[in-house]
Amino acid sequence: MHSILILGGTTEARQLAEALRGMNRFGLELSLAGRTKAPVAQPVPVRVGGFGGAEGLADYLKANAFDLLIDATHPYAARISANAAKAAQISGVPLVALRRPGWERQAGDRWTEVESVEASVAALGREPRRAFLALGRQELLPFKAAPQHDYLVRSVDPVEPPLNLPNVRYLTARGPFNEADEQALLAESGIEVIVSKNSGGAASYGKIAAARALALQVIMIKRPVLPEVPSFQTVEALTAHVDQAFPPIQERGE
Ligand code: 3Y8
Ligand code: NAP
Repeated sequence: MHSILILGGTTEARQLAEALRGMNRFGLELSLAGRTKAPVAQPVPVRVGGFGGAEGLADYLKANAFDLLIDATHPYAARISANAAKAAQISGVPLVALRRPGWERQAGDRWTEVESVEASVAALGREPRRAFLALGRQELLPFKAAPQHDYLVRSVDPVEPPLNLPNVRYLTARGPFNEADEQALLAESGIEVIVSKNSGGAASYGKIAAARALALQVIMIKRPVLPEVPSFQTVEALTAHVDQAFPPIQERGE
């Protein structure tokens, strides 16, 4: 039986694990970093926590005799993706990535694209504004440089310690988020501008569509550059690739 390690933490990683499990011929394990207190259940066995860099991941791949490594992590999880490419090289285990396409600007979108979270703080401008930060918990410190704004911060787990900003409110929620609820949240909170990652996928697009409907500005942080590795854009395409690249092993005596 071929065995596959999936680096997960996204909707598509969970869907991919489900699709491969349904083929009934792979040993599967999904890996999470352990960033959230209570991650959603996965359809295959899960391991949680870092590997100890690319070398640690390479050792893990060899020690468990994986036949394939799949990087299905989030487009902004740049370090683990770089480690995956290096670990594949060190260990000789083949790597394939699921790279979901970014969102494209549509008519009516008021996007301001910036290079980094720091640049998004500057893009908010000097005049006080009501800003929705849909960035989670790890990227909030740069906003301490702009205390004049009124922030609404959404993350999966509470922001601890809270940011020492004069005007900030917190919302804990795990996607997926639909457009109608996002529009109600933005309208009720009097949001004027959203700061967002270009995550792609459907689960967090609701706020982008809602911003378009409300003609709100979106400060869109550009994606980090990820290593060039064999990749597919959809769960279906990647599943089909694995199916033909790893045909059933004829068990002895068959
Ligand atoms: C720990 C696993 C699933 C996966 C759901 C997807 C969709 C909802 C959208 C907003 C944007 C944000 C954030 C977000 C989304 C999905 C997907 C996605 C964005 C979980 C999860 C883990 C994480 C980590 C978490 C980060 C944070 C980012 C919140 C589980 C729910 C903002 C990214 O310390 C922290 O709080 C870290 C939080 C990394 C970004 C950040 O920098 O803070 N994701 N998110 C994974 C692990 O441990 O390996 O808890 O169940 C997964 C999901 N988050 O199975 O349905 O597929 O992208 N996650 C962004 O995209 O902007 C929320 O609020 O509008
Ligand atoms: P990152 O900055 O790319 O990675 C930092 C370190 O975290 C890695 O070097 C590795 O530690 C560990 N790590 C990350 N993902 C891991 C995984 N799936 N399994 C085991 N260890 C992992 O990662 P991140 O941006 O914090 O994202 C962490 C997790 O949250 C990922 O699973 C990602 O898919 C998910 N996620 C992230 C975002 C986001 O906006 N960044 C959004 C949604 C989901 P070692 O070096 O010790 O191995």
